[in-house]
Amino acid sequence: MVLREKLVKGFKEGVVVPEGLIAHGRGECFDYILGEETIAPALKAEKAAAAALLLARHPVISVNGNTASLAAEEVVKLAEEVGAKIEVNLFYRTEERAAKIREVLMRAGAKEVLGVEDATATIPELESERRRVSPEGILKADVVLVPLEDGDRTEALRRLGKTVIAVDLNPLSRTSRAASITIVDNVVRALPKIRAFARELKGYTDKDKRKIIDEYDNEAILKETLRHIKERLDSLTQQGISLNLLPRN
Ligand code: PTJ
Repeated sequence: MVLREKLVKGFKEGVVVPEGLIAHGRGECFDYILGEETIAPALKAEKAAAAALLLARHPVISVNGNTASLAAEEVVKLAEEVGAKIEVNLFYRTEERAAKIREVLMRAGAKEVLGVEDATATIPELESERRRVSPEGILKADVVLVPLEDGDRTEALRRLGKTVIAVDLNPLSRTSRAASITIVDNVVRALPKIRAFARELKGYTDKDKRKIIDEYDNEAILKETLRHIKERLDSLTQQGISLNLLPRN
């Protein structure tokens, strides 16, 4: 309910688009199925994401309307922890909304937000407004964190040789299947967890961080996620799910 209210507020302020409310509903549905908690495969992906962000030369966190409304402060804190740039990138882009999202991020403590007036470069082979990026941000990035993304841009960024870290509650979306590291978790839980791992991994050598990434297998993580969902539904089917709260006459 709290998240829903944040999004409705964001919608009324012109930060979130109507399609963002629909996307949130889809996300809520998957979150119920996951049990509204961070599951084991998501934790593994969050650790790998932290290692990738720390090892990156030019890490960037891409922010859209939903992410700004739900987790602006967490975006800023994570960016500080891993030394990443923050860039506004919108599927339903208008210059006015991009500026509003920058404002939300600045109020949350960001010192610099790319992707507004400086979104002068384009990602090749991408039709949507998401192709507009900053030459100092996503264009140059080697690792990009993309919460609530669309599949087309994930694929386009991969084709450019970038490591793409997706946060998406739907393990079957094209984004989830195309990303280098897929975190099937709610963005509001995922960002603080990546930050906690980043803090821990700062004590590791680069070689040890590299080992975490080399041993990470996204296909295996997606399969583990689907198995988790299947086993949870199987166990609920066996236990029964009725709340039995109402007395029967
Ligand atoms: O702000 P804009 O213009 O960039 O538009 C943002 C939306 C989200 C409307 C746009 O990127 C879009 O249409 O995205 P999709 O294709 O609907 O994908 C959003 C994905 O995020 C879906 O797979 C949802 O299940 C998932 N999702 C929704 N809420 C959350 C989420 N994943 C993680 N955390 C959430 N809170």
